[in-house]
Amino acid sequence: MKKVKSLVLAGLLAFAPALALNGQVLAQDNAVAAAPAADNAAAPAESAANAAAPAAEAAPVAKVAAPPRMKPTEGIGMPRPGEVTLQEQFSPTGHTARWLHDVLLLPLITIISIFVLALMLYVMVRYRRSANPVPSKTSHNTLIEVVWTVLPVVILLVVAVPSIGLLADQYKPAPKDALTVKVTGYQWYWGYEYPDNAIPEYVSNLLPEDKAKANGEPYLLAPDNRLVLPAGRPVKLIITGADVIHAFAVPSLWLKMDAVPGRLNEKSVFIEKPGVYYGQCSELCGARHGFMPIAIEALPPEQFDQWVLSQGGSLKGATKTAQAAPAAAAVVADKKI
Ligand SMILES: [Cu+2]
Repeated sequence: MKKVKSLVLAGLLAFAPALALNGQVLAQDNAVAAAPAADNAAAPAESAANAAAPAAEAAPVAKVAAPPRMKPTEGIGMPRPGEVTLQEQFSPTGHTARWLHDVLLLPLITIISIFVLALMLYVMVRYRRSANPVPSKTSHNTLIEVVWTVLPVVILLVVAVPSIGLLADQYKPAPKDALTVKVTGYQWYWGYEYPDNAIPEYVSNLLPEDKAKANGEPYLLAPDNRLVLPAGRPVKLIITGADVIHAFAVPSLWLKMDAVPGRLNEKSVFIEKPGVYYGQCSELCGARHGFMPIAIEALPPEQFDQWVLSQGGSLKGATKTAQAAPAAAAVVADKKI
């Protein structure tokens, strides 16, 4: 009887973690189900952020109409069907990176791979047992040894110089006059705030499939509210996470930075051309990780200013005002901690 009892107990213990886990999964599913409802509730307040409709009725200060929502260009700022290489680049660092990949690294690894393969095939055929019954007993060849030591060192040096340059470029701080935008990753959407322009945070959620199709935008890459930035002006992104680690990534701008809770990561961006550039959260962050897209709408500078005014923001922020200074100081202070 005792044995039966202990068997039952052992069985219960063995299955307990699984049962507990099931409960958790259910709880998470419920949370996911509840999330869209919460998002929808928040939507009306947020939808003014990037809508074509003027927000004038809601905010008496803003009498300027927002510029119309920019249409994306097929294949620009998004992957192309069948594409196997890097996306076309629209930032100076992107061009350097693309050059390093296309002109230096890819040809180099192709040549090395083909050379090694050819050498192996030649050795296998030329020195097979039937063709070479008495193998050579040579164990040293100074010339070959020098060549196969020096040549790889030279190749590594040739690769290292532009690589280190690119690395430094990627982490170069933004100039002092850059526009500061704060990006926050949430489970599972993004928040954008413009401390320089006194525009409070608005959120950006996945655009449902029917709406994305109706807009002519790529589903799963298109959000409802975009991150609006000026083209041709330096921008400083302050990137953080509110709950877990996310990553803010836009491949066509050579832009990727982790969004870590409790830390403010900085990334300098310069967008060369107006357009819509798509990206996604690139750090596995939970159940709806694949459903938190990013779209940067880069507007010509005058249109960007118009957008700022349409959101009730101020333009003075860009050239440091009394208003913007405390916000900027807070950011710097946070960073030091
Ligand atoms: Cu994420």
